[in-house]
Amino acid sequence: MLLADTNLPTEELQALDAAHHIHPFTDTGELNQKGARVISSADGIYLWDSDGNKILDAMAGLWCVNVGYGRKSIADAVARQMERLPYYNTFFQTTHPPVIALSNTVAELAPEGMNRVFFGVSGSDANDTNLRMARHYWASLGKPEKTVIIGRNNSYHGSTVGAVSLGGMTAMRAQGGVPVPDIEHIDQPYWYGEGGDTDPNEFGLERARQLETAIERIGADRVAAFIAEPIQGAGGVIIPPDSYWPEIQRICDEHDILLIADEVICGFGRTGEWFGSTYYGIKPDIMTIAKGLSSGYLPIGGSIVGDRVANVLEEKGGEFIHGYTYSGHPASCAAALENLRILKEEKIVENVKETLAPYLREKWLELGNHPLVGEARIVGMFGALELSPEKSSRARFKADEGTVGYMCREFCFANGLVMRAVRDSMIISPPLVMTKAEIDTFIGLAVKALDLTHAKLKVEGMMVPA
Ligand code: PXG
Repeated sequence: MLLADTNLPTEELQALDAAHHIHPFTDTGELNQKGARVISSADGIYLWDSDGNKILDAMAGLWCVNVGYGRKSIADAVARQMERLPYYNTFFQTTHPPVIALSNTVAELAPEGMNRVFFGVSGSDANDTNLRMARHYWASLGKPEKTVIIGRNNSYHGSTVGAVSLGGMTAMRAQGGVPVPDIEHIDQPYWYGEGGDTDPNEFGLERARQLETAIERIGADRVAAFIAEPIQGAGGVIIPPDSYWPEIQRICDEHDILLIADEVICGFGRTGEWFGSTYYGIKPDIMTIAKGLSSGYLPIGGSIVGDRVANVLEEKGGEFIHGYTYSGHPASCAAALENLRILKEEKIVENVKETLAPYLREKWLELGNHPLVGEARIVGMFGALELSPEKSSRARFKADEGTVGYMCREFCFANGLVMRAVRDSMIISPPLVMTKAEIDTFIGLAVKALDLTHAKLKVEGMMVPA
């Protein structure tokens, strides 16, 4: 048996990985031809691979390591908890100190009127919880026909059957026999890609009003909830026009529809506020949380439930017949508690808002002048660069969608940087603890990758609009 800290040569690790490990979101045949990149250790904002290369992680893992890598106090808190009580469940009228402490701490941080938390282990299972909870809420109020949940095209809510059904990723929805019934989708507020000549705020209103049109078509007496990410992450860091969220809030209020904000990426400081909902001034009934809740140190997710829903469930809901073995896992709660202590005591969220995000914004928006960049956009520590062969028209490339993004991503990796490609855009979601000098280093690496991509596209005659 191999040990977790095995130190075999990279090629041997890759061969063993190919033989026994199935990767998520991966074409196994393709990966196993070339071998997976092996990440061996990390500290701060940097990763090291098994060949000793140092890589700046501008994605914070998978949008989650908000406090950065190498936080010994989280490891210590988890070790202490593992020794005292490694596991106990929260079913059958039982609780334990770590889950009590964490639900209290999360309720303190959450917007006003959101005071209770249902825990799971990921964003996906939390959204499955939300799906069932929203329907159970209306059934408890004697309206069992209010079952329809409206989501958005190109949104990401996770990979479980419920979460894929809520999400709007076309390719995902084509695999595995989804969706579950009574889920509908409206279009996304993606001005760069879909707004054409419309003024962005006008476009934001149009896209928001699709919700109203859908509710009127389906009937408000049939619609349970609307679910959306305050800013779409996996869809390509899609920042809605300012007009969008206030109009969505108005529509949910007027038609008596629950608003579920999927805060899995936006939550815990990414926007410079504790939650994306706070950033946009919206008042959700339920918020999905995961990722930054523990900065990814251990798996944990859940739903922050507003008083409106929680009180009905308490008074009229009876047993909510739903839960996970690891709901409120003690070690994960200990990791999350220490992570939240760090975020609060080091004033990381305030520092993002006041210092880091303005600095990063200035540098990031300058990348908008690069000849390969059609648009640079950013909120907090959460940004995208749309690559384009022709800035003025926001044109797409003639090459298959994603070809140029992939090329740029490979140049990033080859030069010690992780940026993620979504279609032909490059996106970032770095740890919230960068220094200004690290931001400068990061921007330098990003420019290098853009320059290399641009040069290759020119040589290969690919700077051509579709
Ligand atoms: N909601 C949102 C908004 C997310 O971004 C989930 C739910 C699901 O969370 P879990 O913990 O079940 O993964 C996510 C996750 C990508 C990528 O490639 C993004 C996510 C997950 C995997 C890949 O951008 N986001």
